[in-house]
Amino acid sequence: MGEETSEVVLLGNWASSYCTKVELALKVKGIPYKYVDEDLRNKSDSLLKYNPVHKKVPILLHKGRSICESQIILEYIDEIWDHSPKLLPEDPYQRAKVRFWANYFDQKIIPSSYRIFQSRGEERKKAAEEMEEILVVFEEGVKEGFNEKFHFFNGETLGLLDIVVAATSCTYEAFQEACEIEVFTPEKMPKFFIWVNNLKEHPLVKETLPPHEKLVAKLKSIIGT
Ligand SMILES: N[C@@H](CCC(=O)N[C@@H](CS)C(=O)NCC(=O)O)C(=O)O
Repeated sequence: MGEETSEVVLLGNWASSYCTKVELALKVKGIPYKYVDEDLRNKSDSLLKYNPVHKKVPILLHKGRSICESQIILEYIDEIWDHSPKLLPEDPYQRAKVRFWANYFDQKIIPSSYRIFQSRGEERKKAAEEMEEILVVFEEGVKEGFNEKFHFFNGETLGLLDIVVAATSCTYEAFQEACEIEVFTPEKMPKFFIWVNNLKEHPLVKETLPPHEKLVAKLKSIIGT
């Protein structure tokens, strides 16, 4: 990437849910941006320059300055472009709860999916049961936040937790197909299941999620099946 003239640039990777989160936040806020897809096996000079600490995407460049770590980027977007729709609730207690459950995704849910990737046979079944328990705890924890009409956590527009869930969970069919395992079902977590499937129909989510077949192939190549 040469000298960057766009005000907002996202360095991302198409298969990364962390990057999908940032793209969704920019779209919900209506912020024009330039997207640069990174090859993570051959990281660009820009990636290494703008995230020298973790050397990971997403990286948001705003007026030439970099912001790293998806959760931090989401909050930055909400603060800099502080017009409606707000990604975080106004009420500090609700805001703390949204942050808590968004963090639960990074700390518990995503690592539990990696354990499924890394295991086989009986071990994978056990990892799937563990993930199921972790997802049920999430559903239990957020259920009072569901909006009965839209089943979006924040109401009619996508809020921060909707964005986290959309980016990471709406691709569950690709994940399950690649791992040949069923974790996410309406029987086990009915409200969470409806929420995710409603999010899948949202126009911004539809246009931003990676194509199913391409993602299945990518996940299979990572798992080595
Ligand atoms: N905690 C980071 C995680 C980002 C992350 O893991 N990015 C992956 C892509 S999904 C990456 O850039 N990996 C490159 C590497 O590990 O070398 C965030 O929330 O932004």
